[in-house]
Amino acid sequence: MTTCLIGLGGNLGNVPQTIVSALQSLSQSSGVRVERWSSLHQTNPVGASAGGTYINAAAMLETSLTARELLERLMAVENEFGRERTISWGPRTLDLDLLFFGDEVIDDLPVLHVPHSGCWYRRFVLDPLCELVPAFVHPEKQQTIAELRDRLMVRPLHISVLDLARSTDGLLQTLQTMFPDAELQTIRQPDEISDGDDGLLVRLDSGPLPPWATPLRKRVGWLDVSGRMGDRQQKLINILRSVGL
Ligand code: PH2
Ligand code: MG
Ligand code: MG
Repeated sequence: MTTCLIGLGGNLGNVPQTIVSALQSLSQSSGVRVERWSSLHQTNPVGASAGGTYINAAAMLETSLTARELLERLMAVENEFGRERTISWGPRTLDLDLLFFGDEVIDDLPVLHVPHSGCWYRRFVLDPLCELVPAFVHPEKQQTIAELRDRLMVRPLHISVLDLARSTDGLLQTLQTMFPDAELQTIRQPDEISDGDDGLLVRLDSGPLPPWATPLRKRVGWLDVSGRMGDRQQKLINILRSVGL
C-alpha cells in the first residue's frame, strides 16, 4: 500500500458537492481507500482564463494501485463529474491532481510527474495540504509542507527573476506596483545573487543556462517557467498569484 496525497479543485457548478461525491466515488474504487480530507478553501483563480473563484481541498489516500493506475482512476472520476478539456487551465467542474505518491519521484513525462510540479509553491495546494500533513517532507525539495508554505508567508516576499534576455525592464516595475507585497528583482550576473535569499528564483528564458546560473537549480525556490503558458508578463503574474501575493 502507498500513501498518496491528491489535490482537488473546481470552479463550475456546485463544487463542494462535487468534491464530496468525488471522494465517495474514489473510495468505492478497488485498491483505493480515502483516509482523510482537508476543509474546503475558497481561493482566487490563477491564470488568465481560469474563470471565477475556486474551491480547493486535499485528501490522503491509501492505494495498492500504481501511480499510473491511480492517475487513470483520477481522470475517470474527473470525467464522471463532467470535466471538459477544452481550454488548458480553463474553468472546470473538477480537477484531481496527484500531488505525492509516497515519497517517490516519478518522471514519466508528459503524462505524469510526481511530486506535482506546482505543489511546493501554490498556496491553493499547500494551504489544504498543510492541514493534513504539515510534517511530510517533499522528496525533491527536502522541506516539509509547513516549511514550504511558511517560506511563502514572508513579507515582502523576495522574487528574483533570472532575465538573461534583458527583456523584463519595465515589466518588473509594472508588476511591482501591482504586487506591493513582493520585492521583485532582476538577476543577470552572479554577483546579483545573495546567499541568504530564500525567496523564489524564477527562470523566464528558455535555452541553456550560463555556468554560474546552473547551480541555482538546486535551490529550494528554483522555479523554471520558461515552458509555461502565456507571455512573460502572464507567466510572472501566474506565479505571483500562485504564491498568494
Ligand atoms: N487550478 C488551475 C488553474 N488555476 N486556481 C485556483 N485558485 N485553484 C486551482 O485549483 C486552479 C487555479 C489549473 O489546474
Ligand atoms: Mg490542477
Ligand atoms: Mg489537473
